[in-house]
Amino acid sequence: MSASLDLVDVDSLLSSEEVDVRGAARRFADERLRPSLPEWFEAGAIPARELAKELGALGFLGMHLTGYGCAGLGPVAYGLACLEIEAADSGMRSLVSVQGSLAMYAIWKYGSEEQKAEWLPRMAAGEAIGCFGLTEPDFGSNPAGMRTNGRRDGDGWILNGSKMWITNGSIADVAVVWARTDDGVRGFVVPTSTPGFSAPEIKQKMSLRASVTSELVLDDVRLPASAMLPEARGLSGPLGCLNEARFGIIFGAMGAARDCLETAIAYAGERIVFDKPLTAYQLTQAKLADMAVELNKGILLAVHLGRLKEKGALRPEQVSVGKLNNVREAIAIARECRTILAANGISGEYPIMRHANNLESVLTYEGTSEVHQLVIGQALTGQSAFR
Ligand code: TGC
Ligand code: FAD
Repeated sequence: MSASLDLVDVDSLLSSEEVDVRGAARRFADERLRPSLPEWFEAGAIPARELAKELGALGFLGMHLTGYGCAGLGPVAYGLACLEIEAADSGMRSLVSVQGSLAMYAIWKYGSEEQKAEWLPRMAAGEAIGCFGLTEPDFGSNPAGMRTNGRRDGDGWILNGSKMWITNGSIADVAVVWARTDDGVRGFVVPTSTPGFSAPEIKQKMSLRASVTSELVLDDVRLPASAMLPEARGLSGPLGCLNEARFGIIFGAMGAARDCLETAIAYAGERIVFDKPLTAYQLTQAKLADMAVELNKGILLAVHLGRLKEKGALRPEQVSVGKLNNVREAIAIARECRTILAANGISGEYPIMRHANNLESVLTYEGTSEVHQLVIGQALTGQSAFR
């Protein structure tokens, strides 16, 4: 963030390594991503394979994991990379989140040595792309109801069912698929070349257009026994992965918000209305001040939660506090910035409407804001109000 936006000196809380990682991510976002995003967003298509390899070469894929070619950096460094990448576009951060925090994390945390050795080094390098299939057409917020099932076939398994809204689905080399079995919910590592697996892309999205989103269809997909993730049993397996990706979003959403605010401040300084720059009006300054306060609070919250995570002390309801607050505030900032640019605010020549549209997806995926309110409500009252 520009020095003047860092009102409370968040930078003083960062190590030199964290500042370096942030700088590398910002350079990549500014030089490689930002110039092409309006075109990718409009076309609804991204050069995902090239980008994955470039992100891999910079160490951004699975960067908070250790071994198997992963960078082994701390959570705050990872979060700051998400923030800078999402300042370019939420879809780019999704590519990084799903690869590192969902697909790779599931294999890293719950996989066999054979699964880790086969997939993690290639995924860290961006040579293999992963996706994570939990949501189904009829079960999004309530994955416990999933219908996708795995039944035994001799020593192996046969998977049937479908998953919906799966980031990276059509471009993935490997899918981590969660399915109901006679032993409860289990995870499977599915090479996408397996007969019976297909992943049609979902079109006509008005949000997250610079990201591939797909359905996964599993039609008698036969897998060996070794495809099951041995260490994940029950819903705590996939939900454990969600904590990781949600953590990245807590930082990431603030990147989108910062980009909107920086754009609005620059625009307002140049735009003359009633013979003066828009920045000279008290109403504009009130908007800018309120947004900068929320941005600084959100980044402080993210760094604080990152420090808890470093100590292994971050609880799921604390992740919910961060995801709920920072995505909600990021959307509010994007919409307020749009008003400052007025008609230009809806143009693709500026990034604000693209961020605002993207943030609608971010508000929904990785647990809707209502789900996070209910997680926090349960922590406050001891009562579950999900059912
Ligand atoms: P519940 O009975 O509470 O729990 C079942 C088991 O899971 C454990 N658990 C957790 N474990 C780790 N982390 C968490 N956050 C956990 N929350 C619960 C729990 O202890 C229990 O364990 P055990 O051992 O006793 O069995 O489960 P529930 O069915 O009541 O559901 C709770 C609820 C609603 C919070 C959960 O289902 C939920 O989070 N729903 C939202 C689903 C969601 O977020 N889906 C996201 C899909 S992935 C995605 O969106 C990727 S987009 C990425 C991108 O493009 O960037
Ligand atoms: P629903 O669960 O049908 O919810 C509808 C509404 O009901 C929401 O407002 C919700 O908050 C509310 N609601 C639900 N339960 C309650 C309750 N108990 N009390 C009160 N209100 C409630 N999923 C994956 O598995 N992998 C991915 O890679 C992935 N990528 C995605 C990418 C994009 C662009 C999008 C948009 C989604 C992605 N998702 C992915 C799916 C995402 O996680 C789900 O959309 C999300 O969990 C919500 O599920 P749903 O859309 O079925 O909404």
